Amino acid sequence: MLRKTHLALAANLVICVGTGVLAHAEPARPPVGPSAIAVIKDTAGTALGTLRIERYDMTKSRVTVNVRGLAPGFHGLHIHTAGVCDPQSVDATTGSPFSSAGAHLDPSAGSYGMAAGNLPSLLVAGDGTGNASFVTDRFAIAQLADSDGSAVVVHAKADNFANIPTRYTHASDATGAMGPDATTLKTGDAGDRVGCGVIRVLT
Ligand SMILES: [Cu+2]
Repeated sequence: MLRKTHLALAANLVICVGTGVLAHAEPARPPVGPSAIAVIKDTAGTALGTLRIERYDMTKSRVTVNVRGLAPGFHGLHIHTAGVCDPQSVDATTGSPFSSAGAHLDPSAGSYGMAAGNLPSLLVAGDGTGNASFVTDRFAIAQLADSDGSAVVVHAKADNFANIPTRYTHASDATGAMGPDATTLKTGDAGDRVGCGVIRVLT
């Protein structure tokens, strides 16, 4: 009897998996409300790919990124506060282009790792293509269309999200500060901005 029960449970599990019942379900209704798009370009003006943002449900947005022609590996991916992608605009401190896109979107002015504009790092495959899709509730699409707009930026290096474990903590510096330095806290050490796209919100 016990074996029969186990067999029945196993059969049900197979059926559930086979029909996708156990898989996470997407919202039943199609996305409604504003969406947003951007064409991501390098400093030469060559299109690297696109960003799309759509309403996922009442509180979340789905972000989809498709690029090609980038160096393989992880790349920091962020939404920055200004919708200006000028490759001639160079950051005086870091020498990075696209300084015109401003800082990371961070309406709540929280810690770096929690900034709304910090997106999961983009993994670029050996053939230079990167494709990512994820859901975030850290900003509303309408927030991207403020007076100075917003931009998506792809960085040269991986993003550490200012996550420096305490075992790497350095001695206090001249200001008495310990832990991640100002550059890490500001940038996540993601390096130069190699791609930028002005985000256009569609209503
Ligand atoms: Cu960035």
